[in-house]
Amino acid sequence: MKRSVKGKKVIVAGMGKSGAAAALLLKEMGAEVKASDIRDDDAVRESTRILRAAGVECEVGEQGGALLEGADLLVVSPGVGGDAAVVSAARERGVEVAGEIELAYWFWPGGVIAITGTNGKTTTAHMIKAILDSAGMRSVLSGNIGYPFSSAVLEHGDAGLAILELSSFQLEHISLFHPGTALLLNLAPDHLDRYGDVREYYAFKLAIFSNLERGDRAIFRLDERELVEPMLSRNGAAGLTFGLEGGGLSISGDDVTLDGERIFSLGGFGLRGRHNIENALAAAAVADVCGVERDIIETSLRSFEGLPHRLEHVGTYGGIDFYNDSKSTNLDAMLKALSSFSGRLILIAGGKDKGEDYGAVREAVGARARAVFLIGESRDAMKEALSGCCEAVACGSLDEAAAGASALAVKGDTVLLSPGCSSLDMYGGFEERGDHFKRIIGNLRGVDDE
Ligand code: UMA
Repeated sequence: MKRSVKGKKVIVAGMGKSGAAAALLLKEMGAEVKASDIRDDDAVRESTRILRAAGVECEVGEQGGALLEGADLLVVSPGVGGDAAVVSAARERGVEVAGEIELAYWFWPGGVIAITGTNGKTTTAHMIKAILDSAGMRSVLSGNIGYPFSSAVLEHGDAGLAILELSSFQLEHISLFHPGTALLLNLAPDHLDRYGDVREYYAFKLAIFSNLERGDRAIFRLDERELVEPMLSRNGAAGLTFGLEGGGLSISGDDVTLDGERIFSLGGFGLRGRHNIENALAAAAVADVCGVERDIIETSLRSFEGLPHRLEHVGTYGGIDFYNDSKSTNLDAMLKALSSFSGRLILIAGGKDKGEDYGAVREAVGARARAVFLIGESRDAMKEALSGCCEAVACGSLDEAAAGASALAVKGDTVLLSPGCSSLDMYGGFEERGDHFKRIIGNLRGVDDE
């Protein structure tokens, strides 16, 4: 235990997955806990039922300064932004603020491998987990993947290593959090609806390295070295770079190289797209610094199968290939998806507008797609940015977009859902959007099945 909360009065803001898990952990560790949520919906009512049964006080409604009366600590769920009234009130009153990851870290008895980056985090975290499993090393995967670190502490406290997928939101309120191995996959604009600018977003991502010390390992893409190396020269952690175009760990043909020397082959690697080779290099770098034998790394990566909603092949109907890339929630992910195909392509894109500049994908969409069907809050802004580079059609729903794309596609084409935007304007999450797409495409089966 790195900090005690016994007898402390702690407020938890947000009663989603992370907040509910944090409240249960705090209760278990002897704190006097009050959980709060601004919404009154089914999910919050379910959390309230579970938390009250565990002896946690729950309150739904406004999260103002009054909530903090007598509080020693405010624990925030990742969805609670830095400008939320309760966070400002805590700062004014001098109440300490900790993120859910920071809190769970206080009670995690084992080592931590922390993974962040704009895209590829979940895939890479699963690759690392697969390699460590093959090597017989005990670990638990948690964090932004959907399983809170606080739950892992309560349920897998003996797992040895925590492999944590971390979003920038989860890195906003850390103070002691100190992974022994920290990986930054990549940086590209995202979440500009939460942050003032891209520099603020990058600063929270880079915070993954801020508490490293001599003896720790920082793994990062060669392109990010100008941002990362000054941090390492301050804290003394050792750096290892990776990249498709060079870096400590790189690729030459099928061969993975370390400092120019072949260490194993990625021949037969099953995931589409160069970005997935980069993810594999990053996973290999982490496994290598964890001391896993290279033949185990090689075998695990070569047999790794992709995850749902990430360039997932849905089926081939009437000679047309359908791909679900619903996890593409920013433009960088859309660009990576576009560059993963070489034939004729029809794109379905759009969703919640997070303030990105859609003009940035104009050239790539024009070069790769013969038409784009647009949905959601961002459809008009995207249409304006993309019109003229290819046929751009604004649609009222995903059904309409998928029907339009399928009608236009001919044998040999690919229809790709890669929204480049979050799903939260129309769906509860990217999984729901991807599942809906798969159902729509599944209904085409039988029309002209192959
Ligand atoms: N809420 C408040 N006050 C506020 C804001 C929100 O009370 O000021 C309440 C909401 O009414 C809601 C609850 O907080 O009831 C939601 O909390 P949350 O948004 O933190 O969501 P959780 O269910 O706890 O899920 C979080 C992560 N969500 C976000 O970061 C938005 C999940 O990442 C993560 O899997 C989970 O913790 C487990 O650790 C999701 C995500 O979309 C997948 N992440 C973003 C991304 O990947 O791009 C960062």
